Amino acid sequence: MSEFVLYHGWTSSASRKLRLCMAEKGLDYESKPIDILSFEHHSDWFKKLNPSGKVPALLIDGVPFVESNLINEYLDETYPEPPLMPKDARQRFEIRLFSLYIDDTCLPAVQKHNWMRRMRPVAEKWSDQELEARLAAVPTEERRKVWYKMARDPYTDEDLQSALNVLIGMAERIEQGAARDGWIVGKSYSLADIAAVPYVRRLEEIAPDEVSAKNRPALADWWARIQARPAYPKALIGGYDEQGDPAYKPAG
Ligand SMILES: N[C@@H](CCC(=O)N[C@@H](CS)C(=O)NCC(=O)O)C(=O)O
Repeated sequence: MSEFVLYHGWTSSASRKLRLCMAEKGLDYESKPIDILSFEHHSDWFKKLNPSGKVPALLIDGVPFVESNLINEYLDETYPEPPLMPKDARQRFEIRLFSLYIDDTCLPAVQKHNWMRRMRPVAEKWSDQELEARLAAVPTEERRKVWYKMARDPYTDEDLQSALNVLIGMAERIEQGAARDGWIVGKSYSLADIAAVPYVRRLEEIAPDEVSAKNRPALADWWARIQARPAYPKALIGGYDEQGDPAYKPAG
């Protein structure tokens, strides 16, 4: 068994997805929570682990791995039990496509809500000088723009509504997959379901009706089945306003 050190955010969707996959596989890790509001992820030591300055990053025997979708697939290949990717190539393609959609489309949408709640109250207080210093440490243009928005040009109600609409679209896709086959892709729990979990968890907080049994019965059943899995509580996916479990120590 390799040695794992996980740099992650308790409320980061990409980190939650990775913790859930590791819990399914029964992989213990040394937990290194990163406090995004202290900008640890923009420090030079962290950017050596992940040059994009984002969580999560997973050290496997001292080697840094980044990008949660790719890490989850790597873990599924190196720790095949229980399998989280089907044998069928077409279904594997569908899972990768869905995971890409989660990352490219749903992550920016959920971040609008999350960042207005947590980052905006901090960033709006920065002086111009502090803002300049903060932005200088952000390694990519795309993230610099978002941090600038949090400080000076926050998302509007319309922006938040259109981000919510994206998450509602995701819920509808899950509803259709779950109604058809029980899971998002095919008849087994897979990395596609894991990729969606943090977003459904967050949508449940932002707009509970959208995941209710009354409005989306197949999604609600899917969500209940996932939360009943032994791995789910081990992934420590708390409420967005909680700060996870700083006392967490891996069992092994
Ligand atoms: N595609 C990446 C996304 C990682 C990502 O965007 N992480 C967010 C938290 S969910 C982050 O570190 N944000 C901090 C920042 O942008 O400053 C992955 O799946 O690992």
